[in-house]
Amino acid sequence: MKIERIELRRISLPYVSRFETSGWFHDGSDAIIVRVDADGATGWGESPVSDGPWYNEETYETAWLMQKKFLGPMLLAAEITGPEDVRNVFARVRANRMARFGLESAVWDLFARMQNVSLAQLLGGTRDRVSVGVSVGIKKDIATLLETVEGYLADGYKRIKIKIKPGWDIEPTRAIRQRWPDLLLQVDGNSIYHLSDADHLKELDQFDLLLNEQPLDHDDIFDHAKLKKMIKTPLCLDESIVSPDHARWAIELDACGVINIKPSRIGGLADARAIHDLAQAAGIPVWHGGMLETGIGRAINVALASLPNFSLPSDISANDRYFHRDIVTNPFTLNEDSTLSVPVGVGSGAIVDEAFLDEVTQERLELRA
Ligand code: OSB
Ligand code: MG
Repeated sequence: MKIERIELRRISLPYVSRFETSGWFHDGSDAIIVRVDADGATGWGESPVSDGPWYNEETYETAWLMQKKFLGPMLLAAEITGPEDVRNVFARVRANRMARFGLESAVWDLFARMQNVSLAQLLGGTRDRVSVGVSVGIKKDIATLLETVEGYLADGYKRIKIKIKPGWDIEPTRAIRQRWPDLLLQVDGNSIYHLSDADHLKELDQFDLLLNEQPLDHDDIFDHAKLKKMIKTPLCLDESIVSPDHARWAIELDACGVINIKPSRIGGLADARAIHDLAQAAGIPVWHGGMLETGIGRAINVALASLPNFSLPSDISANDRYFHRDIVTNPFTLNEDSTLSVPVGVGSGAIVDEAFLDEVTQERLELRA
């Protein structure tokens, strides 16, 4: 089979509130939405890129360029028998994984829709609900943070992650722990710390956290392996795990106790699933992270998170935690047990609101075979 047509759209869709990490902030989504067409069927994917190279090296401009100049033409030229072939189609391209993921995820959705199965089924998912929490950005003061967390708990979320950085780590964590002694709580420093901060990071051990996510450099595995031996809180890698080999290296070096899986960071659902499988074989739990995706990327993430080794709550909150209005007509809502239901319809299950998508599209490009 050949992909006949690819449509790229760079959107601008405001978030309900600013999301701030240790090194940058987001006021809205600048994602690239990808549509692929073949044999009368359509698939949708998303590259959850942003305005700057802060989380990884990519931006909406680099992803657009890669998709337009290299990845799109390569995909249109390829003969494809299934979504797993896309990894090989892009094998010559270094890095640029979010750009690859937008296209690869759209091809998965396309095949699921053509085969009349859900994306979760096609991926081998085993759950009908996935456990989720909320990732809370850095706030101006502790009172605001507590108020924000209280709001999410009132919404029904049973796990909270907070973003931390030097000067905003021990005290905010202590304040939340004092107020909610039994809350499932974890922290994420987004690569702002150094191994020399180990004694400081050790102070977080007193708060009974589920995990400490990616404190050290974005491409580090070596120092994380040292840090892991110095702290009690389970160490989780996010940014550093960009391929199945990176996961294997981290496991063999004993650099983490937990892995955060984001298929966009890894460049494809096929490789994300491979990491899930090899972590499972090594007894390492995984959980599904998030990149503040629109309803299109969110539905894809929920499908992947239905695989069995996703054993900690995901950063996949209901759409209204991110957007007042999303580009899908069937947003996820939170179930009473802090889960999202895995869509049972065909494909990812996302129903795209094409009129609204048109409204938020900043730039559009069509590629044909
Ligand atoms: O490190 O997990 C992260 C958002 C943007 C970039 C990086 C991260 C995040 C989040 C948000 O933590 C998770 C979500 O989508 O809710
Ligand atoms: Mg993270």
